[in-house]
Amino acid sequence: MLPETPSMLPPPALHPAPSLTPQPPSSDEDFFSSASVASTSSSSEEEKHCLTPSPSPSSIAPQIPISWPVDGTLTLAWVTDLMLAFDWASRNLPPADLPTVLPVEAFDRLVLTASKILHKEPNCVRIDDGSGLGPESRVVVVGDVHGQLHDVLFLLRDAGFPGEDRFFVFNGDYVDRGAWGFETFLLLLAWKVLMPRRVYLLRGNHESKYCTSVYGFEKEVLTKYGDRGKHVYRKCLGCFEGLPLASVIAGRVYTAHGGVFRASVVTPSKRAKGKKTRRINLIPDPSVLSLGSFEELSKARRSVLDPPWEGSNLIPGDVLWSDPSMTNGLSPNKERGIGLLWGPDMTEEFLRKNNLKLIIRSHEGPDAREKRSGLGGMEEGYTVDHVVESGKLITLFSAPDYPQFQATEDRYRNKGAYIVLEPPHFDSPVFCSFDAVTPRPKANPFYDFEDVIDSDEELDLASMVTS
Ligand SMILES: [Mn+2]
Repeated sequence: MLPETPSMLPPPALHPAPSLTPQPPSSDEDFFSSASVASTSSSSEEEKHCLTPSPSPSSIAPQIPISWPVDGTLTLAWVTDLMLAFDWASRNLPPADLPTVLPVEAFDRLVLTASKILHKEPNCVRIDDGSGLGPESRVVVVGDVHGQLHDVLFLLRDAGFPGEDRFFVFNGDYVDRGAWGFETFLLLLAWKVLMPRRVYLLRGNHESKYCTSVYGFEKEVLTKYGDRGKHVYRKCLGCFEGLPLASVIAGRVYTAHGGVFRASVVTPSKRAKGKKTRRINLIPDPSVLSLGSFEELSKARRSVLDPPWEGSNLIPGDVLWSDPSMTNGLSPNKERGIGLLWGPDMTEEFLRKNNLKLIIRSHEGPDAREKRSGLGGMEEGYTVDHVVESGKLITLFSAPDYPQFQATEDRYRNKGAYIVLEPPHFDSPVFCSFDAVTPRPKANPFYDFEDVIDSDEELDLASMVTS
């Protein structure tokens, strides 16, 4: 456990944090050196060796506090300084000292600037030649990261930073469970502001009021920002509720945190001619559940603090909470209490109708997969769940050694993974598995992990407020 009073260490301006540039393997100062890239097995031609880390920008000792640029324009140096400062702080400062690294004023500017960009994006962002995708491009897709700052820093270095030819699509669940959800989310917002047409941040089910109140992010922010904590938490929730829900890459790959979604259930009645009544099916009959269209997805009202599980606006909850099943059909996701379960036949129908080749979703870690019969474990950070005529369904999970806090010595020790999509068609995934960065800095959890460890994220509907 973390001591109440940390050992006094000089600030990073005087004592440079570990460098982001590659170090010799013998250097135990290098916080990336302990993370190794797994050489993947050759069971499939899609599994290849991971990319070798590309050269990173020169390391600049982070100056704290971080201040918003005078001209309001972020630079690559500003973003890398932010990453270095967060990493340094996670190792040398108690959580409550984070405002000495990122003051509320700089936080406000960053979250406001990012929110303005993110909230203007459509529900389903399209990454295609219109957005700069070309023959030299790569698209990196990332699954759940859950506040595991050091693993995210490794992933960004390993895949190579976002750039003109390197797109990133993050599939949500930036916060909760891990101890550095705030830093993780803020550094991704910084990348979004720096490269809005190269970095895409989709919403996960944990980017919600309900999940963050149960799984640690709310308490994390209140701990780190003290009497300004409520303000900071509210601003984060405001950013979360406007995040886009899904992406389509190169017209062929659909990505979303949970998965597919149902057709809208609002049915205006035309029987009663002359009457102005509208019949709204509040509780749809499961036997008439059918897959929704992209047009319906585009019209869904996504600005909700918690996606509703009843009523007429069910598409956001489906996209964020659904899980695949090995049983054909579409049914309510009773385990979660929200969203759908969909079978291989629905994957086929969704791909075929929309002329897609691949669904990449996230949302299930090793703990969730332990309880799902017929579906693979998450030891390598990904599973291929459905292989159908038109293509495949993949689950991608990018938090290695998850969850950070576990009640037993017996950890999952799962790898995390990211996917690289390559031209010309961007529809043959290259899987890159990686181990956790060790040792993880010591930290205290911000939630009662012994109590919720077996709850598998199911919604406690009674404690939720419909919004
Ligand atoms: Mn999730």
